[in-house]
Amino acid sequence: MSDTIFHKIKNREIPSEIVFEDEHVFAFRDIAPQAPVHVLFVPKQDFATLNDVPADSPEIIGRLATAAATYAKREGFAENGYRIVMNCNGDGGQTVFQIHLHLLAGAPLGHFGA
Ligand code: DGP
Repeated sequence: MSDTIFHKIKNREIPSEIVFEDEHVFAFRDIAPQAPVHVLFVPKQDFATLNDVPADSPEIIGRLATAAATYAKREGFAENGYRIVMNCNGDGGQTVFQIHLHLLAGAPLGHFGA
């Protein structure tokens, strides 16, 4: 799975604005935003779905969440709030099979499922 659209973004093979990057994570704006701020955080280590992350490697997911919080603080909307979501497989609505965390912000998002 080294040829997903997100690999091409990471390798700058297709244009996208990388808004956050560190040793383990990169992040860019979603092409079809569902909120005023919609950024995808992707680990540099490859996993197709959350099911593929080894149970003894929780840091992979933790880094995505802390990267999202770091970005929210840096951009000034952490105090207003935001939502993070990870979709898994068909019923979860996953369409790109390289794990990623959605960060949604910039407006009141309402209760999940409301
Ligand atoms: P998911 O459904 O959780 O697999 O979310 C995949 C997201 O990826 C979806 O919200 C749209 C976004 N996406 C798909 N292709 C591209 C692309 O080429 N560029 C960017 N920036 N986002 C993309």
